[in-house]
Parts: sequence; C-alpha cells; structure tokens
Amino acid sequence: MDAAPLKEHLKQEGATLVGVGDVTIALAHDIIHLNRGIALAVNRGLGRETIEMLMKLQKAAEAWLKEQGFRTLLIPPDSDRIKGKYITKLYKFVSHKTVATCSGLGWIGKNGLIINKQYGSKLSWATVLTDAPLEADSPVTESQCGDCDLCVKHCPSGAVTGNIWSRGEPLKSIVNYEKCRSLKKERRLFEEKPNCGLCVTICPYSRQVRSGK
Ligand code: B12
Ligand code: SF4
Ligand code: SF4
Repeated sequence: MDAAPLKEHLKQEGATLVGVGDVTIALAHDIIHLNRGIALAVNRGLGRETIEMLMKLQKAAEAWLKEQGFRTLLIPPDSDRIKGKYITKLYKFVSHKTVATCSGLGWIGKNGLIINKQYGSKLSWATVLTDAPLEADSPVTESQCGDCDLCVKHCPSGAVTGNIWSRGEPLKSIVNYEKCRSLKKERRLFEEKPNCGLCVTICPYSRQVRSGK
C-alpha cells in the first residue's frame, strides 16, 4: 500500500518528517499485528506546544487510517509526564528511536539520540503503530557519527560513553542515564530543564539547522 498520500497529508498538517518502518522485529508478541511504525517528527524542542502538535499529527494519522478500516496505536511523544499509565510500559518494547531508525529517518548518535542528516537531533518525535500494510522505507543500520566525538568530550556529567550504535547491536549502552539525570542545577544550561541538552546543541548535524521554534 502506497504510503505517499499519508505522508503528504501529515506534512500538510505540519510534520517536518514522516517515515514508515517495518518494526516487526522490535515488537512484543501482543502487538505484533501492528507492524508498521509511522515516525513523526517536528523541528522544535519538546515543550507543551510541541507535544500538542505531535498529538494532533498522531490523531490526523489515526483518522486517515481508520477511515480505511485499519487499526492504530498511538505512542505519546513523552512519557515521563504520564508516569504509571499503561501506555508508558510500551516504550520498553517500541521506542520512538526504534521507529525512526526503522523508517530510515536517522541513526542513534553517540549522544544516544536520533540524528537525522538534515536536522540533527533537534527534532521531537512521536509514533503511530498500525496494521495497514504500508510500503516501508529502508532502515538505517549503522551510525554515521564517524570520528566525531564532540558530545563524548563535552558532556558535563561524563554520561556519553563513546559506544557506537548499530542495528545489529541496538541496545548497547550508549549514554549512562543515571549520570545524565544527576547533573547538578548549576551545571545545566537551562536551570529549569532536567537535563542540559548540550549533546543536542554541540552536534554538528544539529548546528547546521535553525529550529522551527
Ligand atoms: C525517559 C526519557 C529520558 C530519560 C532517560 C533517557 C532515555 N532512556 O532515553 C532522561 C531524563 C535522562 C532523558 C534525557 C533527555 N531526553 Co529524553 N526521553 C525519555 C523518554 C520519555 C523515554 C525513553 C525510553 O525510556 N525509551 C525506552 C528505551 C528502551 O529505548 P531508547 O533508549 O529510547 O531507544 C533505543 C532503541 O530505540 C534502540 N533502537 C534503535 N533502533 C532500533 C532498531 C531496532 C530493530 C531495535 C530492536 C532497537 C532499536 O536504540 C535506542 C538507544 O539505545 C523519551 C520519549 C519516548 N517516549 O521515547 C524521551 C526522548 C528519548 N528524549 C528526548 C530528548 C530530546 C532528551 C534530552 C535532550 C532532553 C533535553 N534536555 O532537552 C535529554 C538527552 C539525554 C541523552 N543524551 O539521551 C527525545 C529524543 C529526540 C531525539 N532526537 O532522539 C525523546 C524521543 C522525546 C521526544 N518525544 O522527542 N530522556
Ligand atoms: S543532556 Fe547533558 S548531561 Fe545528559 S548526556 Fe547530554 S550533554 Fe550529557
Ligand atoms: S556530536 Fe558527533 S559523535 Fe556526537 S552525536 Fe553528533 S555527530 Fe555523533
């Protein structure tokens, strides 16, 4: 089934990038029938408005697919804010990062984030799973960070290990999240944010673009 009309529709609704991945190998048995992952990205930081924008895009995808008789499962953009809800348990099984690499929209950088060649890691992501047999894009299978190690050198908490992601070893430890979370307020770039985000801004792929907001 041609995915182009759906992608076009979602871009008109405001998505910066839309990809479709075959996520079969990443799914738990219970949801194996929903084996197409639609990766949605917008070129802006993950604030309240961005979350609302991503949820609006998810609903647009859902309406489009349901009209044609297909099933969907919307994985919300953020989970830390809705701790305890059943849906957050799904992140362990299918994360936005997985769907993004399966959709060919980026690799997991040494900073542990999705790096898109055009937008770096400045994008915010959401996922829609569906049983619609949409034609899938080719997955990204290897890191393209190369010799760069700016995020490894400059992470103020020493959380970035330097390990390299590949689809063959997708869950290798890349960032020590305990260290990342424990960064003291005075060392953060923005005191009010739980993490400093330096590994986003220092990345050459992120620096080449201006955020939508
Ligand atoms: C919990 C959380 C955190 C925690 C822990 C980090 C973590 N585990 O990612 C903390 C608070 C530390 C954190 C920090 C940040 N976070 Co955060 N966080 C999340 C959250 C809510 C859940 C992540 C999670 O637990 N996933 C489950 C684990 C198992 O998967 P994963 O690590 O996400 O991804 C792995 C798999 O996808 C696998 N994989 C990749 N391809 C494939 C293919 C196959 C076939 C398979 C099997 C697996 C596989 O590789 C990935 C890396 O190991 C997500 C939103 C979400 N719902 O996903 C945002 C999210 C990951 N965070 C995001 C951001 C932006 C940040 C910060 C920059 C915050 C800031 N200051 O602005 C920092 C960056 C720190 C860093 N270097 O990673 C963005 C990342 C965007 C991007 N470009 O990648 C997300 C996706 C939110 C969003 N909706 O956009 N975060
Ligand atoms: S958010 Fe800051 S502390 Fe966490 S991994 Fe990135 S650079 Fe390191
Ligand atoms: S700063 Fe360099 S090593 Fe780190 S994610 Fe970006 S390209 Fe990869």
